[in-house]
Amino acid sequence: MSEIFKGIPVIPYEGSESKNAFAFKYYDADRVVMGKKMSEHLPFAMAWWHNMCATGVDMFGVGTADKRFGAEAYGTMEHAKAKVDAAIEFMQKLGIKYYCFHDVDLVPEDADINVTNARLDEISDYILEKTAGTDIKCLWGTANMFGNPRFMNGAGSTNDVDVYCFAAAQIKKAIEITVKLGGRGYVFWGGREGYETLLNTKMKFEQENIATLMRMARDFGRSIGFTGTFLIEPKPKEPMKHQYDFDAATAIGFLKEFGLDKDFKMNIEANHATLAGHTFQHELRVSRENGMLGSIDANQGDVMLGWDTDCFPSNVYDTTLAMYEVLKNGGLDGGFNFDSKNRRPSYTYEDMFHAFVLGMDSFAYGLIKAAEMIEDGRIEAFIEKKYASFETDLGKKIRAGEATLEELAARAAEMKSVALPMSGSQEYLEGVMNNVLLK
Ligand code: XUL
Ligand code: CO
Repeated sequence: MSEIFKGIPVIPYEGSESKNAFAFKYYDADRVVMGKKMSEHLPFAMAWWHNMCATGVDMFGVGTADKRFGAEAYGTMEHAKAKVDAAIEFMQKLGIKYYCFHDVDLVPEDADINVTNARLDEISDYILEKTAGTDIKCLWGTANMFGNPRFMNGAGSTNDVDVYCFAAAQIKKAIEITVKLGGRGYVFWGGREGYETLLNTKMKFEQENIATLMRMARDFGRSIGFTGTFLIEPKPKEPMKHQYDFDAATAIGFLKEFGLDKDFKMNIEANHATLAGHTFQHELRVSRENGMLGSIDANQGDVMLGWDTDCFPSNVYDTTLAMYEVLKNGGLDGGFNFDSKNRRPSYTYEDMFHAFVLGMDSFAYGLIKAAEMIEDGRIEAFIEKKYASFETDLGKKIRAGEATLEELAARAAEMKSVALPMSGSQEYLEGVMNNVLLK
């Protein structure tokens, strides 16, 4: 196999003093943080769609990047295989072990689904052959049920039973391929599972159908030996005006309502969190506290723009808070998928590497600092103190659900008035965080 990313070496760790653009400054795979190697804390993954497929096309212009990787033309099986070769070389040069894919990222889609499925069989054989003897594996797979015009009214939420069958068929095949490639997860991102207007929409009906599709997917996956996690990736809008998996709390409520919460967890994407009006940390906290933090789509939005920009993560304040949640979660069953793309003017192979060095270093730095925050203890100690009144006999009784409203009202009447609770001390805590971050 001839080298595709010529002149770009295997990326070494050189430390924060290094000025080498092709070296990690913070990501040191073997460094042990809180008893585990960085590479184990941070199972990084490459998103096939952004990295191997996207050329920078936007609503205003054609692509700028050449992603043929030596193939004659786009949209052929020769090109599909060139992408596999490029992906493996790219991952090996960065020391990344995982990739994520949609069915149609791997092969060109044909008008006949049987042809597409045969191509998926062929490409997955090719991936297995080329990754044999490496430690490269699938993190998660998914079916693209938003690109093809048949899904214009949704996939699980479609009004058309024949389209629903195509959604089922794509999911079935994508689960098979995910299992074949050793995937740890299977993702549902409901890009078209929502509505443009309630004037033409049966909301409950659509949500029930989505749940039925997920239930069938779960049963099929388990029947062919998939032991990994099914994941919902919440996003409030874009492409639809309203999407049913609005945010983690909504998606978790949906899973509980339909009895899917034992098999499904959340795949939290930073930019989707901000689109929902939440911080990334909020979505991770909601998922974690419900025992449903499964995986992360690592990216960030642009504060000046109101859409899903999928920027590579650079904000170490946010990655630190994210890693704080991940450490508190005891890690992830999934990993950190860079659902991130180079900016349109960053069109070279070198830019692809710079982007991953940035993202991996941002999360490595976040991991180091989150561990320091926990070890520092000031924030934890403050939280303990803030809720200490619930450690009293009365507090414990309330927490155990054994107190009555009458009893508590009687106590209030006896006290007559109450002092303010202790200060929230936000500025002190932000100062502690800065102190740790800037050390
Ligand atoms: C879209 C998005 C998807 C999912 C997989 O915003 O994040 O790429 O990650 O379908
Ligand atoms: Co995503």
